[in-house]
Amino acid sequence: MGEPYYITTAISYPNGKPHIGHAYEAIAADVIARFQRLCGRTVRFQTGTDEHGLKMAQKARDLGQTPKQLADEMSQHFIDMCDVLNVSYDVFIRTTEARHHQASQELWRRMQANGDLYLDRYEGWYSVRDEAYYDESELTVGEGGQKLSPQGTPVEWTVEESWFFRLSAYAERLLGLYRDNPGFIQPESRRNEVLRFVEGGLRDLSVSRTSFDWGVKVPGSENHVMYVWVDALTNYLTGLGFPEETSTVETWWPADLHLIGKDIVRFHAVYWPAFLMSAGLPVPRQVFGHGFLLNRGQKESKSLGNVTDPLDLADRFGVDTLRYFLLREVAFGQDGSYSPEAIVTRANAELANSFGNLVQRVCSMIFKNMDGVLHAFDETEADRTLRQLVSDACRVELPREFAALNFSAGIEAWMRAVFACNAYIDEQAPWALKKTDPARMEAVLLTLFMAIRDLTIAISPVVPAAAGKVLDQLSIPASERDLAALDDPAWFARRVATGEPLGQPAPAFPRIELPSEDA
Ligand code: ME8
Repeated sequence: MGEPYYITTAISYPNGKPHIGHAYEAIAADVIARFQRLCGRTVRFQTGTDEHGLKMAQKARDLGQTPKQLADEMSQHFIDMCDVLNVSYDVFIRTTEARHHQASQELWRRMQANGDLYLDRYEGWYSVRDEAYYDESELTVGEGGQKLSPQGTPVEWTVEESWFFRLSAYAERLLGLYRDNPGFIQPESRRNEVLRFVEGGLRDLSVSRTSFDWGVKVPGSENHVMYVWVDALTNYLTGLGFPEETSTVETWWPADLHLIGKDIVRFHAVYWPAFLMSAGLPVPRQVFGHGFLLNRGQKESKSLGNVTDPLDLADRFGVDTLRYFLLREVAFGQDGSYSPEAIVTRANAELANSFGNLVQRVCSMIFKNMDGVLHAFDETEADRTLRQLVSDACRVELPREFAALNFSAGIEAWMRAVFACNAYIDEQAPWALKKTDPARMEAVLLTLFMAIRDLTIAISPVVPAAAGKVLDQLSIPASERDLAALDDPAWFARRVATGEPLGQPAPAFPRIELPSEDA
């Protein structure tokens, strides 16, 4: 078994159907999970839904449903979204599951045993939408004098009895954590925000509510439910079978990466490690706050009427196209924008015209002129140069960038290698060699065959279905579709010895048209 790698997404609020931001996060996490598998790691990938809290309770009431009914119906849409988008999660957690209540209560008991929980009265500016209290100094004033949170949501003065977590006692330890592990919060901009926040001093955190009961009950204090973020963050442990399944927890915890959006970095990089320290558990290795996805530069909202169903995008443009676009177009960690034109332009230029066309041309020529059968050949300097360039892109550059979560830079390196293959095929003109020097034509095609195999394996985490189709067509065995296979110089000779021909060529990256409603 390869070294374990545990990655999680945020768990989404199922108070509506998934939006493009949910799809973006799930896809990015899936690319990371698939990339780590490609590197030989044994991956555990967890996602799910965050079903408690006031926001869920209120939405259900508006719809005349119970919160559980709403959660049951909506969480299924999140499961379906993952399935449609080819998101290879291992565990889908729902926070209404009994095992999650048990895990959250155990974490609570451990924090309590450590002396970090006490009962007091809470008063403050509370945003129902953010499920968070804010300092007076953080507020702005909106229309009609309405006070607003930094996220622009309305806040109200609220008073209740509450359990408190002694967050103030953890400021120094947290600063030590950030100092000793500069990679703990990424990207850098998010890390700086958190540093400034914690350096400003931490107040104790209200961690229970008595005003409603849709949540996990506080052990020994049955009229309190846990603040939804305490239970939500615990999901990362629940999925491992915490607290009973100690060997599973030991194998996978601490998580290698919590992938989340930029708006919830504070919860993951301040509260969560403090809870874990209090409970005597190791903290995650990294929290990465990705940017927000905007629709033509604008936030999607019902009032603007620009809300996009991610499954509709996948249906119109193709799952792999959407995945490729999102990872290629957006510098990971920054906000990004999408539009149907941008998706079509990018996919056609890079996937269809540059890579898809190369694969199609080379496979058809090998199929037509060589009956799809491979053989040993003499390499020229030009062949070696191309193979070296492709190999560097696929074995070194793309993996280096992907490991650092710089997807667009990794794909760019890959694309440069695709361009080099296209320049090579134009220069060598195998179609012209057919009559003049058939042996040389075959060498050119076989060089390209080798390059395409490397390029397809390297890009497979981004476009898994299309890559699988190409690798099937090239008759590359399933056991040789990882980065280790790219390091094995004997593979081609072994393949030749099998006599296995190429499969029937079929386009894996078709050109797409802009649907008429978007033109
Ligand atoms: O925050 N672009 O749930 P959520 C990119 N339940 N990402 C976006 C986005 C956008 N436009 N909008 C939201 C919650 N996200 C909590 C998490 S974790 C213990 C609890 C991201 O459904 C957002 O940043 O509001 C978050 O990472 C994820 O989608 C779920 O958001």
